[in-house]
Amino acid sequence: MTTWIISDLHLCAQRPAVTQAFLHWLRTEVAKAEALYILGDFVEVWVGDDILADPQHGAEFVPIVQALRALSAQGVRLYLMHGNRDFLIGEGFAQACGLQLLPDPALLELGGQRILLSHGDALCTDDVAYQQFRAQVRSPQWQQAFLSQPLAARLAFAAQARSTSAQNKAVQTMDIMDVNAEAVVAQLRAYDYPDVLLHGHTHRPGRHPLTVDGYQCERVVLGDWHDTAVVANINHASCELQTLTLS
Ligand code: LP5
Ligand code: MN
Repeated sequence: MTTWIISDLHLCAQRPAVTQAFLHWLRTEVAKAEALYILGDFVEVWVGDDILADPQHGAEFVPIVQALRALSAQGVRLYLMHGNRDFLIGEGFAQACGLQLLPDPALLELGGQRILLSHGDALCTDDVAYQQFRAQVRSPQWQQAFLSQPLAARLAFAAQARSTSAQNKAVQTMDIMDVNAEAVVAQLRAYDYPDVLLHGHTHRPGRHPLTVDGYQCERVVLGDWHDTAVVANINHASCELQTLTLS
């Protein structure tokens, strides 16, 4: 049996081909699997679970929720971790989809392997402006105040934040937006040297072996979903990256 691990789909109505490819992949591959782990940035932005009840803005999520719920009902275990775009996904969405929310990081022990799962944004410690933003929007007080605003206002704030972020990214160096080597080592040490640290967020898929305090570990990075997607599968105790063609 296979376990699939994906991240950074950024599902949205503006990119229907990615949503269609994801739904097709769920039906053809994930339906045969044991479990699916989604490591954040599942959707482009999430401004609160109440969007599901909104006829206009919730409609794009209906087929996604239905497909996940159908898989869950068939016995495929589904897990979701927050990313920097969808940290406001709550129990309402989780229950509608039949999935379980995971903390970041979360340790997965499978087939004799210890795999530490993370979105990856918390490891980008050189990106000081982002870490300040992250600390603010992950605080319960900020979230309570944000979620108490009307849906239209929250959507407008999210659009503004997306455009500010896109402008920032255009002028930042690539190095700042990658994981910090010391943060990676600290994370591996804190979790007693797992075999693999698996994350997304940076959109730089690849495998990076490293030795920490004499222990052999590997950082494995997932890719985002556009024309292709780089996903991981765990089969027979090995963690492999695989490229899906989406178009
Ligand atoms: O997401 P991406 O790939 O563009 O860049 C990320 C970091 N940016 C973010 C911000 C998100 O994209 C914004 C969308 C989140 C929606 C959540 C719900 C609503 C929240 C509303 C908040 C007001 O995560 C980017 C990193 C990059 O990854 C690489 O790691 O560099 O971080 C930044 O750009 C740092 C900035 O300081 C982020 C600040 C943007 C928000 C500005 C507030 C504007 C609010 C307007 C109010 C009038
Ligand atoms: Mn991200």
